Amino acid sequence: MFCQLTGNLEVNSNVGVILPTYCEAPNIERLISEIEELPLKTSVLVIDDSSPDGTAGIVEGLQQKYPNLLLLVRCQKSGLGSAITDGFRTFLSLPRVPEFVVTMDADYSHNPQDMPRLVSSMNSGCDLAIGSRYCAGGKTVGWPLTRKIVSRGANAIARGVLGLNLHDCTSGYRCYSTNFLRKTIGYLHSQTYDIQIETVKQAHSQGFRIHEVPILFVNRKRGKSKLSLREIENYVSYIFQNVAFRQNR
Ligand SMILES: Nc1nc2c(ncn2[C@@H]2O[C@H](COP(=O)(O)OP(=O)(O)OP(=O)(O)O)[C@@H](O)[C@H]2O)c(=O)[nH]1
Ligand SMILES: [Mg+2]
Repeated sequence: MFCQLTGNLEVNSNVGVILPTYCEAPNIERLISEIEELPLKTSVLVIDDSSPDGTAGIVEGLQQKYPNLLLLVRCQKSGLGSAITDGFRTFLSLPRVPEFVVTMDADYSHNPQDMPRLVSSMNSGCDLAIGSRYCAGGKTVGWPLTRKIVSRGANAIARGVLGLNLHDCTSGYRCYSTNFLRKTIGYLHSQTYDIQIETVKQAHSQGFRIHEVPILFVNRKRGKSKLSLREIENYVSYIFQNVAFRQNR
C-alpha cells in the first residue's frame, strides 16, 4: 500500500498522539490546536486515508504552524485498526521514540483535556490506560439508544467470551507505554475496530497492567460515523475466533 509520511521526523516528544482520520475536515483543526495547548510535550500524528473532504490538506497547512505535527497519508480507506497499528509503527521507528503513545478519535468524542489525566495515570506503573466510559465516574452523552446497545453489547461480549475483567474494553481513548508497544506490535493484525480488543488481549496475555480512567464520551457533533454493520460483524467474528485465548489462559 502506498503511504506518504511528512513532517519533522526528528521530533522530540514525551507523548505521541495518534489521530486516525477519515473525513474529519470539520473537526481536525480545532482538535490539533487544543492538543498543542495541553501542558504535555506532545507530537501529533494524523493518519488519513485520503479523505475526499480534504482532511489531509488541512493538516498539511497546519504543519507550517506546528513543527511537531506529522501526517501519514494512505492511499485508500483501510480501516481504523490498520491506521492505529501504522501509527504505532511510525512512532516506534522515529529516532527519538516517545515514552507514551495516546490514541483518540478525531471527531471530538474524546476530550483532549482528559489527556493529561490519562498520561499521568501511567505513573502508577501500568502499561495501558483506558479512557473508560463505563467505570465509576465515566459517562456517554448524546448517543441514541441503538448506539448505546451496540457499545454495551460489544463490551459484554468481550468480557463474557474472552474473560476480560474491564468495564470498557472497546474505548479508543488510550495511553500505551512504548515498552508495551515494542513487545506487541508484531502480534497486531486487526484491520478495523477489533484493534481495541486485540491490544487488551495482548496486554493480558503478556502480563502488562491495565488501568481504567473515567472519561466523558460525547457523541460527535460534526461529520459522520464510520462504524458500519460490516465492522460490527467483523468485531463479533473476531471475538468468537479468539475464544481459544480464554481457554488457553
Ligand atoms: N484513517 C482512518 N481513520 C478511520 C477509519 N475509520 C474510522 N476512522 C477514524 O477513527 C475515529 C473513530 O471513528 P468514528 O466514525 O467516530 O467511529 P466511532 O467513534 O466508533 O463511531 P461513532 O460513535 O458513531 O462516532 C475517527 O477519528 C474516524 O475518522 C479508517 O478506515 N481509516
Ligand atoms: Mg466517533
